[in-house]
Amino acid sequence: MSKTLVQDVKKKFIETFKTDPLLIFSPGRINIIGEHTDYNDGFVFPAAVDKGIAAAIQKSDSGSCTAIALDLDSTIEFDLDKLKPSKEGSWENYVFGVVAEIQNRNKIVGDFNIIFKGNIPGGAGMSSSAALENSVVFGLNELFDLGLSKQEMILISQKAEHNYVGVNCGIMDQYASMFGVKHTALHLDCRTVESKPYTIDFKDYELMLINTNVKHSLSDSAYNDRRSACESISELLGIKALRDATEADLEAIIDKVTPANYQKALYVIQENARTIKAAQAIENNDLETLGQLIYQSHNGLSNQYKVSCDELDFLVEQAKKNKHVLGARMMGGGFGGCTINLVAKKEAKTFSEIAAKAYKNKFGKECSVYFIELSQGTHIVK
Ligand code: GAF
Repeated sequence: MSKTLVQDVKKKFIETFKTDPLLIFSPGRINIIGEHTDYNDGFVFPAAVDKGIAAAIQKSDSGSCTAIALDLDSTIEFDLDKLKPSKEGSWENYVFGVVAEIQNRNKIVGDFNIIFKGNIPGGAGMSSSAALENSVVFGLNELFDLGLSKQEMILISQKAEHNYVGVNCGIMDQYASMFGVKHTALHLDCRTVESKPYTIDFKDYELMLINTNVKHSLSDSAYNDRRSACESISELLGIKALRDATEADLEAIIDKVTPANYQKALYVIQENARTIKAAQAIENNDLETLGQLIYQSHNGLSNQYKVSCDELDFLVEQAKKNKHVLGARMMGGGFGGCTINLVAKKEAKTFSEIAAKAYKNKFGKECSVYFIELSQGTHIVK
Protein backbone atom coordinates (compact mmCIF):
# COMPACT_ATOMS: atom_id res chain seq x y z
CA MET A 1 0.00 0.00 0.00
CA SER A 2 1.24 3.49 -0.72
CA LYS A 3 1.10 5.72 2.37
CA THR A 4 1.69 8.83 0.27
CA LEU A 5 -1.39 8.16 -1.85
CA VAL A 6 -3.52 7.76 1.27
CA GLN A 7 -2.12 10.94 2.81
CA ASP A 8 -2.76 12.85 -0.41
CA VAL A 9 -6.45 11.91 -0.62
CA LYS A 10 -6.93 12.55 3.10
CA LYS A 11 -5.36 16.03 2.91
CA LYS A 12 -7.39 16.98 -0.15
CA PHE A 13 -10.58 15.65 1.44
CA ILE A 14 -10.15 17.67 4.62
CA GLU A 15 -9.28 20.81 2.60
CA THR A 16 -12.29 20.38 0.33
CA PHE A 17 -15.01 19.02 2.61
CA LYS A 18 -13.78 20.18 6.05
CA THR A 19 -14.33 16.80 7.67
CA ASP A 20 -12.36 13.61 8.34
CA PRO A 21 -12.90 10.88 5.75
CA LEU A 22 -12.88 7.10 5.92
CA LEU A 23 -9.75 5.91 4.09
CA ILE A 24 -9.67 2.86 1.82
CA PHE A 25 -6.85 1.26 -0.16
CA SER A 26 -7.80 -1.03 -3.01
CA PRO A 27 -5.04 -2.80 -4.95
CA GLY A 28 -4.50 -3.74 -8.57
CA ARG A 29 -3.49 -7.29 -9.46
CA ILE A 30 -1.12 -9.44 -11.42
CA ASN A 31 -2.04 -12.80 -12.87
CA ILE A 32 0.54 -15.60 -12.97
CA ILE A 33 -1.44 -17.66 -15.49
CA GLY A 34 -5.05 -18.32 -16.55
CA GLU A 35 -5.96 -15.57 -18.98
CA HIS A 36 -9.45 -15.25 -20.48
CA THR A 37 -10.49 -18.32 -18.54
CA ASP A 38 -12.47 -16.50 -15.83
CA TYR A 39 -15.60 -15.82 -17.93
CA ASN A 40 -15.43 -19.45 -19.06
CA ASP A 41 -15.94 -20.59 -15.45
CA GLY A 42 -12.31 -21.73 -15.39
CA PHE A 43 -9.24 -21.26 -13.20
CA VAL A 44 -7.05 -18.18 -12.81
CA PHE A 45 -4.02 -17.44 -10.61
CA PRO A 46 -3.98 -13.77 -9.62
CA ALA A 47 -2.55 -11.84 -6.68
CA ALA A 48 -3.17 -8.34 -5.37
CA VAL A 49 -0.17 -6.00 -5.60
CA ASP A 50 1.23 -3.01 -3.76
CA LYS A 51 0.00 -0.56 -6.39
CA GLY A 52 -3.61 0.55 -6.25
CA ILE A 53 -6.15 3.22 -5.54
CA ALA A 54 -6.54 5.21 -2.33
CA ALA A 55 -9.99 6.62 -1.66
CA ALA A 56 -11.21 9.08 0.96
CA ILE A 57 -14.97 8.93 1.43
CA GLN A 58 -17.55 10.48 3.77
CA LYS A 59 -21.27 11.25 3.91
CA SER A 60 -22.35 14.54 2.34
CA ASP A 61 -24.99 16.89 3.69
CA SER A 62 -24.96 19.23 0.71
CA GLY A 63 -27.89 17.52 -1.03
CA SER A 64 -25.70 16.01 -3.76
CA CYS A 65 -22.56 13.91 -4.24
CA THR A 66 -19.09 14.92 -5.40
CA ALA A 67 -16.37 12.64 -6.75
CA ILE A 68 -12.85 13.87 -7.46
CA ALA A 69 -10.18 11.96 -9.40
CA LEU A 70 -7.03 13.70 -8.19
CA ASP A 71 -4.76 12.18 -10.86
CA LEU A 72 -6.98 13.48 -13.61
CA ASP A 73 -7.75 16.77 -11.88
CA SER A 74 -11.38 16.03 -12.60
CA THR A 75 -14.43 16.72 -10.41
CA ILE A 76 -18.01 15.59 -10.95
CA GLU A 77 -21.17 16.35 -9.03
CA PHE A 78 -24.13 14.03 -9.29
CA ASP A 79 -27.51 13.13 -7.82
CA LEU A 80 -28.16 9.59 -6.66
CA ASP A 81 -31.65 9.45 -8.11
CA LYS A 82 -30.58 10.45 -11.62
CA LEU A 83 -27.80 7.97 -12.33
CA LYS A 84 -27.14 6.88 -15.89
CA PRO A 85 -23.96 5.92 -17.73
CA SER A 86 -21.78 8.86 -18.78
CA LYS A 87 -19.86 9.10 -22.04
CA GLU A 88 -17.98 5.89 -22.92
CA GLY A 89 -14.53 5.84 -21.36
CA SER A 90 -15.38 8.30 -18.55
CA TRP A 91 -13.94 7.45 -15.16
CA GLU A 92 -17.18 8.39 -13.39
CA ASN A 93 -18.89 5.36 -14.91
CA TYR A 94 -17.04 3.20 -12.39
CA VAL A 95 -18.55 5.23 -9.55
CA PHE A 96 -22.03 5.55 -11.04
CA GLY A 97 -22.06 1.87 -11.98
CA VAL A 98 -21.24 0.71 -8.46
CA VAL A 99 -23.86 2.98 -6.87
CA ALA A 100 -26.50 1.90 -9.39
CA GLU A 101 -25.78 -1.79 -8.78
CA ILE A 102 -26.06 -1.28 -5.02
CA GLN A 103 -29.41 0.47 -5.57
CA ASN A 104 -30.53 -2.45 -7.80
CA ARG A 105 -30.11 -4.66 -4.76
CA ASN A 106 -32.54 -2.42 -2.86
CA LYS A 107 -29.86 -1.11 -0.54
CA ILE A 108 -30.02 2.55 0.38
CA VAL A 109 -26.98 4.68 -0.24
CA GLY A 110 -27.09 8.30 0.99
CA ASP A 111 -25.21 11.28 -0.45
CA PHE A 112 -21.44 11.01 -0.22
CA ASN A 113 -18.21 12.68 -1.30
CA ILE A 114 -15.23 10.70 -2.50
CA ILE A 115 -11.68 11.53 -3.62
CA PHE A 116 -9.38 9.04 -5.39
CA LYS A 117 -5.77 8.86 -6.31
CA GLY A 118 -3.96 5.86 -7.77
CA ASN A 119 -0.55 4.63 -8.87
CA ILE A 120 -1.54 1.79 -11.19
CA PRO A 121 -0.44 2.86 -14.63
CA GLY A 122 -3.52 3.17 -16.90
CA GLY A 123 -3.82 0.48 -19.55
CA ALA A 124 -1.16 -1.68 -17.90
CA GLY A 125 -3.55 -4.63 -17.56
CA MET A 126 -3.20 -4.45 -13.77
CA SER A 127 -6.88 -3.77 -13.08
CA SER A 128 -7.08 -0.17 -12.05
CA SER A 129 -10.80 -0.48 -12.93
CA ALA A 130 -11.47 -3.24 -10.41
CA ALA A 131 -9.45 -1.39 -7.78
CA LEU A 132 -11.56 1.71 -8.31
CA GLU A 133 -14.88 -0.17 -8.27
CA ASN A 134 -13.91 -2.09 -5.15
CA SER A 135 -12.84 1.06 -3.32
CA VAL A 136 -16.26 2.62 -3.99
CA VAL A 137 -18.35 -0.40 -2.98
CA PHE A 138 -16.18 -1.10 0.06
CA GLY A 139 -16.37 2.52 1.21
CA LEU A 140 -20.14 2.77 0.71
CA ASN A 141 -20.74 -0.53 2.46
CA GLU A 142 -18.86 0.74 5.48
CA LEU A 143 -20.31 4.25 5.47
CA PHE A 144 -23.96 3.28 5.06
CA ASP A 145 -23.82 -0.01 6.90
CA LEU A 146 -25.12 -1.91 3.88
CA GLY A 147 -24.23 -5.33 5.28
CA LEU A 148 -22.72 -6.55 2.00
CA SER A 149 -20.31 -9.48 2.12
CA LYS A 150 -17.05 -9.29 0.14
CA GLN A 151 -18.53 -11.80 -2.31
CA GLU A 152 -21.52 -9.53 -2.89
CA MET A 153 -19.28 -6.52 -3.24
CA ILE A 154 -17.20 -8.05 -6.01
CA LEU A 155 -20.34 -9.04 -7.91
CA ILE A 156 -21.52 -5.44 -7.66
CA SER A 157 -18.16 -4.21 -8.99
CA GLN A 158 -18.32 -6.71 -11.85
CA LYS A 159 -21.88 -5.71 -12.77
CA ALA A 160 -20.86 -2.05 -12.74
CA GLU A 161 -18.22 -2.90 -15.31
CA HIS A 162 -20.75 -4.78 -17.47
CA ASN A 163 -23.58 -2.27 -17.31
CA TYR A 164 -21.87 1.10 -16.98
CA VAL A 165 -18.39 0.62 -18.43
CA GLY A 166 -19.46 -1.79 -21.17
CA VAL A 167 -16.85 -4.52 -20.63
CA ASN A 168 -18.34 -7.98 -20.00
CA CYS A 169 -15.47 -8.96 -17.74
CA GLY A 170 -15.12 -12.09 -15.64
CA ILE A 171 -14.63 -12.06 -11.87
CA MET A 172 -10.84 -12.40 -11.60
CA ASP A 173 -9.88 -8.75 -11.21
CA GLN A 174 -12.50 -7.81 -8.64
CA TYR A 175 -11.82 -11.00 -6.69
CA ALA A 176 -8.04 -10.55 -6.57
CA SER A 177 -8.32 -6.89 -5.64
CA MET A 178 -10.81 -7.62 -2.83
CA PHE A 179 -9.44 -10.89 -1.41
CA GLY A 180 -5.69 -10.42 -1.92
CA VAL A 181 -3.35 -11.67 0.79
CA LYS A 182 0.27 -10.59 1.43
CA HIS A 183 2.92 -12.77 -0.29
CA THR A 184 0.13 -14.93 -1.71
CA ALA A 185 -1.40 -15.78 -5.08
CA LEU A 186 -4.95 -17.12 -5.26
CA HIS A 187 -5.75 -20.16 -7.34
CA LEU A 188 -9.31 -19.16 -8.06
CA ASP A 189 -12.04 -21.40 -9.36
CA CYS A 190 -14.23 -18.89 -11.18
CA ARG A 191 -17.24 -21.22 -11.09
CA THR A 192 -17.43 -21.56 -7.33
CA VAL A 193 -15.67 -18.20 -6.79
CA GLU A 194 -13.49 -19.81 -4.15
CA SER A 195 -9.74 -19.83 -4.08
CA LYS A 196 -6.84 -21.77 -2.64
CA PRO A 197 -4.02 -19.54 -1.39
CA TYR A 198 -0.43 -20.25 -2.45
CA THR A 199 2.41 -18.53 -0.60
CA ILE A 200 4.67 -17.22 -3.31
CA ASP A 201 8.34 -17.50 -2.50
CA PHE A 202 10.30 -18.35 -5.61
CA LYS A 203 13.64 -18.20 -3.73
CA ASP A 204 16.19 -17.07 -6.38
CA TYR A 205 13.44 -16.07 -8.81
CA GLU A 206 10.84 -13.33 -8.85
CA LEU A 207 7.98 -11.94 -10.88
CA MET A 208 8.69 -8.76 -12.77
CA LEU A 209 6.39 -6.77 -15.04
CA ILE A 210 7.39 -4.89 -18.16
CA ASN A 211 4.82 -2.41 -19.39
CA THR A 212 4.73 -1.85 -23.15
CA ASN A 213 3.07 1.49 -22.39
CA VAL A 214 0.66 0.86 -25.23
CA LYS A 215 -3.06 0.27 -25.16
CA HIS A 216 -4.46 -0.48 -28.58
CA SER A 217 -7.93 0.79 -29.36
CA LEU A 218 -10.88 -1.59 -29.76
CA SER A 219 -9.60 -3.71 -26.90
CA ASP A 220 -12.98 -3.52 -25.12
CA SER A 221 -15.01 -4.60 -28.12
CA ALA A 222 -12.48 -7.32 -28.98
CA TYR A 223 -12.80 -8.56 -25.38
CA ASN A 224 -16.60 -8.69 -25.58
CA ASP A 225 -16.42 -10.43 -28.99
CA ARG A 226 -14.23 -13.16 -27.57
CA ARG A 227 -16.52 -13.70 -24.63
CA SER A 228 -19.50 -14.03 -27.01
CA ALA A 229 -17.57 -16.48 -29.20
CA CYS A 230 -16.81 -18.67 -26.18
CA GLU A 231 -20.44 -18.55 -25.06
CA SER A 232 -21.78 -19.52 -28.47
CA ILE A 233 -19.42 -22.49 -28.67
CA SER A 234 -20.54 -23.61 -25.20
CA GLU A 235 -24.11 -23.38 -26.41
CA LEU A 236 -23.29 -25.50 -29.44
CA LEU A 237 -21.69 -28.06 -27.14
CA GLY A 238 -24.69 -27.98 -24.82
CA ILE A 239 -22.58 -27.09 -21.78
CA LYS A 240 -22.67 -24.22 -19.30
CA ALA A 241 -19.18 -22.93 -20.07
CA LEU A 242 -15.98 -23.96 -21.87
CA ARG A 243 -14.58 -25.13 -18.55
CA ASP A 244 -16.76 -28.22 -19.05
CA ALA A 245 -15.36 -29.04 -22.50
CA THR A 246 -12.49 -31.32 -23.52
CA GLU A 247 -10.41 -31.04 -26.66
CA ALA A 248 -12.25 -34.13 -27.96
CA ASP A 249 -15.63 -32.43 -27.44
CA LEU A 250 -14.44 -29.51 -29.48
CA GLU A 251 -13.03 -31.74 -32.20
CA ALA A 252 -16.50 -33.29 -32.56
CA ILE A 253 -18.03 -29.94 -33.63
CA ILE A 254 -15.13 -28.78 -35.79
CA ASP A 255 -17.38 -28.45 -38.86
CA LYS A 256 -19.81 -26.20 -37.03
CA VAL A 257 -17.39 -23.44 -35.98
CA THR A 258 -15.09 -21.12 -37.87
CA PRO A 259 -11.38 -22.07 -37.72
CA ALA A 260 -10.68 -18.84 -35.81
CA ASN A 261 -13.29 -19.58 -33.14
CA TYR A 262 -12.18 -23.19 -32.96
CA GLN A 263 -8.69 -22.01 -32.05
CA LYS A 264 -10.06 -19.61 -29.45
CA ALA A 265 -12.06 -22.32 -27.72
CA LEU A 266 -9.09 -24.68 -27.91
CA TYR A 267 -6.94 -22.01 -26.29
CA VAL A 268 -9.40 -21.67 -23.39
CA ILE A 269 -9.52 -25.43 -22.79
CA GLN A 270 -5.72 -25.66 -22.89
CA GLU A 271 -5.16 -22.54 -20.75
CA ASN A 272 -7.48 -23.88 -18.11
CA ALA A 273 -5.46 -27.12 -17.99
CA ARG A 274 -2.21 -25.11 -17.81
CA THR A 275 -3.52 -23.10 -14.87
CA ILE A 276 -4.26 -26.29 -12.94
CA LYS A 277 -0.78 -27.62 -13.80
CA ALA A 278 0.80 -24.33 -12.72
CA ALA A 279 -0.63 -24.72 -9.22
CA GLN A 280 0.89 -28.20 -9.08
CA ALA A 281 4.24 -26.87 -10.31
CA ILE A 282 4.28 -24.18 -7.61
CA GLU A 283 3.41 -26.77 -4.99
CA ASN A 284 6.36 -28.87 -6.21
CA ASN A 285 8.70 -25.84 -6.39
CA ASP A 286 9.14 -26.72 -10.04
CA LEU A 287 9.83 -23.32 -11.55
CA GLU A 288 11.10 -24.73 -14.86
CA THR A 289 7.68 -26.27 -15.51
CA LEU A 290 5.90 -23.13 -14.32
CA GLY A 291 8.01 -21.07 -16.71
CA GLN A 292 7.23 -23.37 -19.66
CA LEU A 293 3.50 -23.14 -18.91
CA ILE A 294 3.78 -19.36 -18.85
CA TYR A 295 5.50 -19.32 -22.27
CA GLN A 296 2.85 -21.68 -23.64
CA SER A 297 0.16 -19.38 -22.29
CA HIS A 298 1.61 -16.48 -24.26
CA ASN A 299 1.85 -18.57 -27.38
CA GLY A 300 -1.85 -19.40 -27.09
CA LEU A 301 -2.87 -15.84 -26.31
CA SER A 302 -0.94 -14.55 -29.29
CA ASN A 303 -1.59 -17.22 -31.93
CA GLN A 304 -4.89 -18.80 -30.94
CA TYR A 305 -6.80 -16.29 -28.86
CA LYS A 306 -5.29 -13.35 -30.78
CA VAL A 307 -5.21 -10.80 -27.98
CA SER A 308 -1.51 -9.95 -28.07
CA CYS A 309 0.22 -7.24 -30.11
CA ASP A 310 3.67 -6.66 -31.64
CA GLU A 311 5.00 -4.89 -28.56
CA LEU A 312 4.00 -7.71 -26.18
CA ASP A 313 5.25 -10.42 -28.54
CA PHE A 314 8.56 -8.60 -28.85
CA LEU A 315 9.07 -8.43 -25.08
CA VAL A 316 8.29 -12.14 -24.73
CA GLU A 317 10.84 -12.88 -27.48
CA GLN A 318 13.42 -10.87 -25.53
CA ALA A 319 12.68 -13.01 -22.49
CA LYS A 320 13.05 -16.24 -24.50
CA LYS A 321 16.54 -15.15 -25.59
CA ASN A 322 17.65 -14.80 -21.97
CA LYS A 323 18.42 -18.01 -20.09
CA HIS A 324 17.70 -16.31 -16.76
CA VAL A 325 14.05 -15.84 -17.65
CA LEU A 326 12.09 -19.07 -17.09
CA GLY A 327 8.78 -17.78 -18.50
CA ALA A 328 7.11 -14.65 -19.84
CA ARG A 329 3.71 -13.81 -21.23
CA MET A 330 1.27 -10.99 -21.79
CA MET A 331 -0.94 -10.37 -18.78
CA GLY A 332 -4.59 -9.28 -18.52
CA GLY A 333 -7.06 -8.59 -21.31
CA GLY A 334 -4.34 -7.94 -23.90
CA PHE A 335 -3.74 -5.58 -26.86
CA GLY A 336 -1.12 -3.79 -24.77
CA GLY A 337 -0.22 -3.50 -21.11
CA CYS A 338 2.40 -5.61 -19.36
CA THR A 339 4.28 -8.84 -19.74
CA ILE A 340 4.83 -10.85 -16.58
CA ASN A 341 8.27 -12.45 -16.33
CA LEU A 342 9.57 -15.20 -14.08
CA VAL A 343 13.20 -14.16 -13.82
CA ALA A 344 16.28 -14.87 -11.70
CA LYS A 345 16.47 -12.14 -9.02
CA LYS A 346 20.17 -11.51 -9.64
CA GLU A 347 19.64 -11.04 -13.37
CA ALA A 348 16.29 -9.25 -13.38
CA LYS A 349 17.68 -5.72 -13.60
CA THR A 350 20.15 -6.59 -16.36
CA PHE A 351 17.48 -8.41 -18.35
CA SER A 352 15.06 -5.50 -17.98
CA GLU A 353 17.71 -3.05 -19.21
CA ILE A 354 18.54 -5.18 -22.24
CA ALA A 355 14.85 -5.64 -23.06
CA ALA A 356 14.13 -1.92 -22.59
CA LYS A 357 16.98 -0.94 -24.91
CA ALA A 358 15.88 -3.38 -27.60
CA TYR A 359 12.27 -2.18 -27.21
CA LYS A 360 13.33 1.43 -27.67
CA ASN A 361 15.34 0.53 -30.78
CA LYS A 362 12.47 -1.41 -32.28
CA PHE A 363 9.47 0.78 -31.44
CA GLY A 364 11.03 4.16 -30.70
CA LYS A 365 9.34 4.33 -27.30
CA GLU A 366 10.06 3.46 -23.70
CA CYS A 367 8.75 0.50 -21.75
CA SER A 368 8.55 0.55 -17.92
CA VAL A 369 9.67 -2.08 -15.45
CA TYR A 370 7.88 -2.87 -12.17
CA PHE A 371 9.07 -5.08 -9.36
CA ILE A 372 5.95 -5.89 -7.41
CA GLU A 373 5.00 -7.15 -3.97
CA LEU A 374 2.01 -9.38 -3.43
CA SER A 375 -0.23 -7.55 -1.02
CA GLN A 376 -3.40 -7.35 1.01
CA GLY A 377 -6.78 -6.83 -0.72
CA THR A 378 -9.15 -3.87 -0.36
CA HIS A 379 -9.06 -2.58 3.22
CA ILE A 380 -9.65 0.33 5.53
CA VAL A 381 -6.57 2.36 6.36
CA LYS A 382 -6.42 3.52 9.98
C1 GAF B 1 -9.59 -8.46 -17.99
C2 GAF B 1 -10.93 -8.85 -17.37
F1 GAF B 1 -11.42 -7.85 -16.58
C3 GAF B 1 -10.80 -10.12 -16.54
O1 GAF B 1 -12.07 -10.52 -16.10
C4 GAF B 1 -10.13 -11.23 -17.35
O2 GAF B 1 -11.02 -11.78 -18.28
C5 GAF B 1 -8.86 -10.74 -18.03
O3 GAF B 1 -9.09 -9.54 -18.76
C6 GAF B 1 -8.29 -11.75 -18.98
O4 GAF B 1 -7.91 -12.88 -18.27
O5 GAF B 1 -8.66 -8.09 -17.00
